[in-house]
Amino acid sequence: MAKAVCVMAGSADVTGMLLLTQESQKKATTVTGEVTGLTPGNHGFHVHEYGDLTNGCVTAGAHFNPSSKKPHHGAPTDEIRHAGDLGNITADDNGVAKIHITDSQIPLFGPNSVVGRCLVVHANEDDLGKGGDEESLKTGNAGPRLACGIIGICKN
Ligand SMILES: [Cu+2]
Ligand SMILES: [Zn+2]
Repeated sequence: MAKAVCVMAGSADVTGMLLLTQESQKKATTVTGEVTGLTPGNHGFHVHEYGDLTNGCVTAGAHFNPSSKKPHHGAPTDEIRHAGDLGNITADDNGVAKIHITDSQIPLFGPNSVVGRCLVVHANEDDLGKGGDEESLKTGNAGPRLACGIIGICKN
C-alpha cells in the first residue's frame, strides 16, 4: 500500500486536501478529499508534470504525459489522453467539491509515479479535448490555475 497527500493552495481563496492511495502496483490509484473556495460548477483537475511551485502553479508545467506515444488531451475515460487528465471536479453551491476519483494512470509506484508532481485545479471547466480548437487538445481550455499542491509520499 502506498499513500500520498496533496495540500493545495493558490493565489485565490481556493484550498484543497487530497489523499492518494494505491493498494499495490497493479491496482488503480484512488484520490479522495475536497477542494473549497471554488465557484459552483465544474473545474478542470489534473496532475501536472513538475513539483515546482517556484512561480506558483505556473511552474508545475503541462499535464503529466509520460507516454512515448505523445497522446493529446482527453477525458479520463478516453483511451487517448494525458496520464494527468483527471477530468473535472464539481463544486456545490457552497464552493465545495468532494472528490472521489479512481484512475489507473496515476500510480504511486514505478517509473510513471505521480509522487513529487502536482495536482492543479483550474478556473474553468475542462472540455475534455472536445472543444474543437488546438488548445482543447492541450489543456481542455480549463483556464487559469486556481490552486495546486505537490503530491508527497506518506508514512504507511
Ligand atoms: Cu491542469
Ligand atoms: Zn491533458
